[in-house]
Amino acid sequence: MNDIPGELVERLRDCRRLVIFTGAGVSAESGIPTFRDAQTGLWAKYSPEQLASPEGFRQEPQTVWDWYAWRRERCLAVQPNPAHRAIAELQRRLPHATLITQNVDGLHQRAGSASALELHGNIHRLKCFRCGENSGAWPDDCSAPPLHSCGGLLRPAVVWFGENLDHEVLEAAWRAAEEADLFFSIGTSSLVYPAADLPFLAQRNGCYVVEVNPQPTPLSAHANLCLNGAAGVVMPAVVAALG
Ligand code: BV8
Repeated sequence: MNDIPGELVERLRDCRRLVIFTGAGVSAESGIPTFRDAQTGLWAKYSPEQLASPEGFRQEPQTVWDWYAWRRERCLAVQPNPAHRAIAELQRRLPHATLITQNVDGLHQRAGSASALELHGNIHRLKCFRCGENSGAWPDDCSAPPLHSCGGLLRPAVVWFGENLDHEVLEAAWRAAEEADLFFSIGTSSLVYPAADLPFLAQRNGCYVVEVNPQPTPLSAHANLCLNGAAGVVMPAVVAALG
């Protein structure tokens, strides 16, 4: 997938407000399994929705903690891939480019993205399960959920299923989508709300929406353009086509 349509190149060159929206597929080529990938090994008997939920943490705090500790180690052990780097390059070269990510792995920032709206939080930070206070970075060699000063347990500072997203982050994402004239949805199954509504919100406001995904999703039939390929191939080709 290297032929980027000329119309898209023109739109990139003329765009005033670009939104780049990403999901787990952007990190797949770094070696981080997506949510759709089957859970393996220790986690095979759990679904992500079970583990990534307040109920899951309430019932089995140690199991949920171990799952996130294992995922965090994988995030730290891998490198950003060409998709992350191409997205950072687009942010540098195009005006008012807003990156909105569902990913919690921090790879966009490690690839050089100066800013990212992390809709679902970040696996490298902790917060209190009882009072919600942020508690800074995940300390190394922490084998069990630490206690917060209020007596609650600390948990990963990610948004779990059934939890509200941070309102300021979500408001900023809605505003960026409403004002965009070009919107890339990259590597997401477009299944999880309210994040999955963002490309539709953009399109309702007259925005041209491009999907980058090797597989079809519920967005595919509505997108103005579908680039059916891996983000690590397509996004560098987009940057190259820009010249
Ligand atoms: C909310 C952080 C209000 C944690 C995540 C019942 C009760 C409660 C809520 C609900 C309910 N029913 C529905 C809901 C709403 C629910 C929801 O949408 N559920 C879905 C499953 C239907 N949403 C919520 O709960 C949200 N909160 O609604 O609050 C509320 C409050 C109370 C009660 C009701 C409502 C919170 C959702 C956030 C959950 N947290 N992550 C963690 O990481 O552990 S979600 C998690 O899955 C990811 O962050 C991501 O956002 C999401 C989807 O994953 P994707 O990123 O899309 O990845 P996925 O694996 O799905 O797909 C990968 C894609 O990449 C595929 O399409 C694949 O083809 C493609 N791909 C693969 N390789 C490549 C590639 N693409 C490009 N290149 C490649 N190389």
